[in-house]
Amino acid sequence: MENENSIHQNRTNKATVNFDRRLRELKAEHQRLIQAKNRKVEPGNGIFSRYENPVLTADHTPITWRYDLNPDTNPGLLERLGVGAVFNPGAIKIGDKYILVARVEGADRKSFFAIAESPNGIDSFRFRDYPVEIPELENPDTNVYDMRLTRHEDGWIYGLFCTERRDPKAAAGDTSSALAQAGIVRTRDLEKWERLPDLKTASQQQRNVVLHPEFVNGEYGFYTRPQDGFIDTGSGGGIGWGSCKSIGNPVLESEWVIDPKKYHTIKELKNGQGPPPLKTPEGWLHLAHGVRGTAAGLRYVLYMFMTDLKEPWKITYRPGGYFMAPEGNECTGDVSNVLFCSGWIMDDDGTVYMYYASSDTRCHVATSTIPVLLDYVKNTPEDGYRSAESVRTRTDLIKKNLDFLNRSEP
Ligand code: M1P
Repeated sequence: MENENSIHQNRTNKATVNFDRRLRELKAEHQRLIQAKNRKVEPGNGIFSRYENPVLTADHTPITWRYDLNPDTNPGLLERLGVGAVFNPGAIKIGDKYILVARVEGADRKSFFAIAESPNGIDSFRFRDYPVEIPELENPDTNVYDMRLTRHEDGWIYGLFCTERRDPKAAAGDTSSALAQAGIVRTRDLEKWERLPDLKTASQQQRNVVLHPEFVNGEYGFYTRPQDGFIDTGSGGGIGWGSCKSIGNPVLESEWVIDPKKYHTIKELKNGQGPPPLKTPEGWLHLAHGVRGTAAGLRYVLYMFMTDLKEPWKITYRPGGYFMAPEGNECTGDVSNVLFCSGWIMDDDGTVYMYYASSDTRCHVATSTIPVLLDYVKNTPEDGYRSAESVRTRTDLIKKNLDFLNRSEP
């Protein structure tokens, strides 16, 4: 008996030592990740700079979210509630803090929102202790994701997100059909969130709905993405615009497409507004994503355009092609070949921090400035929609370059 007791004691001691060691390692690795410095990847393309490390990944989530840290109930220190991905964040600067409201996806495939803050916008993002609790409506959301944050001139910070529920018309055996709509919350401090009714439009489904930061003719303006199906947009699929008088009763009586999907472009299949547009002296600067089908599946890239300051549904500049496409490690993940951006921050000095996600897995930052982005948007040739036009545009450039070089050479 005495022998059995001492064997048990030995085992318990060994387990405790292992538990303690594992916990120390987990904590150290987490700290290392959060404290890692981020560096620009030089020389870049002159339009924006990428950075070496992602700013948020699943491993950035606190270990208190994933592990039961009590050795009595989790002696092997198993990761009980895994997190698979952190992506598609909304972004806002409050005081001197760069804040992301990220989409965190658990191993159970449910997404939720969580806030991470950084003192400099490019590294040291740290999650707050608890995820955000979004109040539910009478018809509860099955899944919520992709929050766009808008600091509105009415004084509130709004979060518009996709709320997904099972399609009530789905046949009994159909466990995939879903309906996507735009959920709306608002807050003053990113702590208390008030849920408003979901946006109502004539479209069966909506995703990528974004609130415009200013009143337009006294109304709340929305960028929308009407779609017939959950993935396939059918007759919808472009970026739409609509407005309503009351945010407490958000019903768009009319909605029209301002930036349609188009054959043989980077937005052949569908597109969607990214973050709320940035106000510049020359117009509203927009970042959006365009999607096309390939043999390897859908490919999501980012593109830009500009709209009129007074009539934000009127496109004034339309640079052709993509602004940013998946590169290197960005190309693979949960849903490969995807770049998606739903949050950016413009600093007072004109620096722009673009928080994009790659392959529905991790968040990155790219930086640029307002003057450079305006130059890009205004001076990049439009898509000519035919190979011959693309050759003409490129030939013009080559000719000008060769003439210039010949003139400047002695
Ligand atoms: O998987 C890529 C993206 O797919 C959807 O975006 P969209 O409606 O434009 O096709 C969203 O689910 C988005 O979260 C995701 O990143």
